[in-house]
Amino acid sequence: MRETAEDKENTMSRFVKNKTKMVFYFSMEFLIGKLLENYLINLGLLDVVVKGLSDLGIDFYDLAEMENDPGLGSGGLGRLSACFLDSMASTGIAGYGVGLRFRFGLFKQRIDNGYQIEQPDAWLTNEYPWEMAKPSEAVEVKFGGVVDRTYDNGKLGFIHKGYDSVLAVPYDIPIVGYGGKNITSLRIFQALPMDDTVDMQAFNNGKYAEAMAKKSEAEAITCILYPEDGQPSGRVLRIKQEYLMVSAGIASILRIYESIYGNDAWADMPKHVSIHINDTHPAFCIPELMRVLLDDKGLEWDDAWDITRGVVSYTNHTVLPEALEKWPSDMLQHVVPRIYMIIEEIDRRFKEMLRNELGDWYNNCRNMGIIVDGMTRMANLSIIGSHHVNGVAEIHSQILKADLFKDFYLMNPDKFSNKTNGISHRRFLMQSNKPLASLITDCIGESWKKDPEKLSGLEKYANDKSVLEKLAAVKRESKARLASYISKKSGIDVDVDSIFDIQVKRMHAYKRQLLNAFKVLWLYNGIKDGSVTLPHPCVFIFSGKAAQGYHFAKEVIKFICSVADKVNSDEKVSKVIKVVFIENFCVSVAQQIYPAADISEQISTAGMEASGTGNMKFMMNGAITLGTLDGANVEISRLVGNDNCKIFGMTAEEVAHALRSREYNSRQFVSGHGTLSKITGQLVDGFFNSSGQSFWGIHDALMSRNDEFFVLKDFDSYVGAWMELSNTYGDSKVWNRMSLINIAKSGFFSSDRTIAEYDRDIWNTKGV
Ligand code: 26W
Repeated sequence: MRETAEDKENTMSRFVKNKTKMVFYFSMEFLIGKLLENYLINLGLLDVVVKGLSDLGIDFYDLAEMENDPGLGSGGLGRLSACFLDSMASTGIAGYGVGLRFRFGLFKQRIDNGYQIEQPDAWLTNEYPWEMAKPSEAVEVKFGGVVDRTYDNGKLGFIHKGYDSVLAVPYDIPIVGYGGKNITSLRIFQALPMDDTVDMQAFNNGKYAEAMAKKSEAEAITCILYPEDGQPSGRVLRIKQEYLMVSAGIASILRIYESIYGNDAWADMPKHVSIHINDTHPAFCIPELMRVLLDDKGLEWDDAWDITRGVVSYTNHTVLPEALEKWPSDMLQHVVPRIYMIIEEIDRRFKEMLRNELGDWYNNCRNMGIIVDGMTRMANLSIIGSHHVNGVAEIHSQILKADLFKDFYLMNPDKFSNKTNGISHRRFLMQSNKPLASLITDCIGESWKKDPEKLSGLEKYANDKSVLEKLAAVKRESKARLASYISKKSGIDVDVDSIFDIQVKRMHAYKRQLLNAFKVLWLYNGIKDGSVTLPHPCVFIFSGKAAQGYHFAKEVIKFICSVADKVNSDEKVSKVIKVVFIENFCVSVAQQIYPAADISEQISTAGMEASGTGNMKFMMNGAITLGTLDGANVEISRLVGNDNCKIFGMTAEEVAHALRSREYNSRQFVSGHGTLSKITGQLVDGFFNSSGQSFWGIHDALMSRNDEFFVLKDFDSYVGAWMELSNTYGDSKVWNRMSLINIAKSGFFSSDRTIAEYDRDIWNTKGV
């Protein structure tokens, strides 16, 4: 650890000496996974350590298993930021992560009688070995109070008074790049009270909670990720989290910047620094950088604005309206008054510019305002205050341009681009699927590890019987490993020779785990009454967490588990199919799952999944995608071709049309459909009584709320596609060839490629 710390300092000194442009990647989430093995692989020390420990009678993997997997994120966005840190360090970009040190990670999920139980994830209880506190670099962050105007020699100034201060203490976690040459870091901030005192008077009057109130209030800021924002107090807390991360992060950046370039080189900042905001949670970076440049460094508005826009770039990760952040303006004014003042001024100038250029902005471009109807729209602030905006897969970037951010795009087309997501092939192939990694190396040598596009060299083995057989053996080994994990965790025995059909991701209506579960219920009905015979046994594996307050998603978990009970306890059916719900999906569980998949379920309603990254992890491990034309499935299917994946269902255009035209009527659709009538009936007719439940919530979503996610509408197409794919499995030569081609084409999805594109088009760390 000490050596790593020294190397980290050395890497930073080298960047400083060479005046390398630095990228600061701000994200509310970082799902870094366990680090010990990752460090050793990247330092080239894994074999030595495994051997050395084994000589001492210690199994390295038992040891590694004990490490905590920090749940500092909720899903795709968080794992993406971790893959990006890995790729930046590995490809020599001076990239540093900035986030929050939540006391509790995302809850641990237990499934009890089919219900999700949330348990706190106290990942810091026994200390976290990889972090280093930097108390000497802690900074003050100010909330509340009022802002007074001052005039000094005719120059307008602002004084922030009567505020409450919180201390943001940084902790650094080293990020070791592959080959060990670059060691950067993830800096996460924890909120503490400014001074660790209690209100003695209140305490001595027995008012203990009141006496400690300041401390608890400060510590609450970094207590949990995404506190519920249904209540105003929850929204205030979310705003405080976002501002603390940004204000402390920018203070760290300016400290480094001034130490290298002095305190009057602000105009050069865009040449030396990039601040990237991962979705809108860090969007306060824009007004905060403005604040510091205006109030602390004394710059004029126009200069500060050019610098800010030259430094900040923004990635959007979702088009779902409910996930687009908007804060009540009066609340912002109350919690971060000076920041709100600056947002107001950015908005005023922007609207004025629109009015001058486009006439009446209010009629034409209401969509584009930052402050509209008393709400502050963080996406619009992010677009206006940055030099570059990108989506995360082709179809998603297209939707941003044609729909969500259309007016911004038309005004400034060059500002928008696509950067299709990627994943770390080091973690999700080299680390989590070692047998496959060695087979690949045996075939094409080591070069793919540094240059993953070289995986394409595998294609020449597409008809090589011996390689295909070895590939099948490797898959079987991973399936056996997962089967033993499943047996240990849930007591269910699954047949390693059955098809492993897997859907793992956050539970969400648009991701349509329900569609998958309906397919299983259809199989159950069909196998029982003899109308369906399967050429090959199959196990359906699900895993994923539902947000704590998301009742529909929780009902779907219960539904999957109830279908599982029916299937697994039926003597006839369970010989052919099995269903498993694996608890507590997280990075380390995910690493065991991806290598074992035959079929990768990527079945979101088209137009709704921005990219998906699980789809790439499955593909890289040789699974065949069964998916809609959504997110990065579009790129996957184009790369592998329709012979090597299975696409089904409505297109994004068809979905948009159906939503607009209101031509689709789910009740009518079901009434003419025997299979779906039966399945939707079973939700509520007592069929699941043995598991103590009817599924009225699901039934209502489909029948009374017109099946917004087109589960019923896509059912036939989905089941047909699944049947075709599972039939193909019987022809092992064809199947293994498909699997090999998926691996061979997966190099494109390495996050090294994604990061190279961000650098080339957005950050320009190597100069233009
Ligand atoms: C609670 C507020 C909130 C809103 C949105 C929290 C988190 C979000 C994220 C933007 C949601 C998210 O994780 N999006 C996912 O980002 C991945 C990485 O780009 C994509 O692959 C997924 O398709 C997208 O759903």
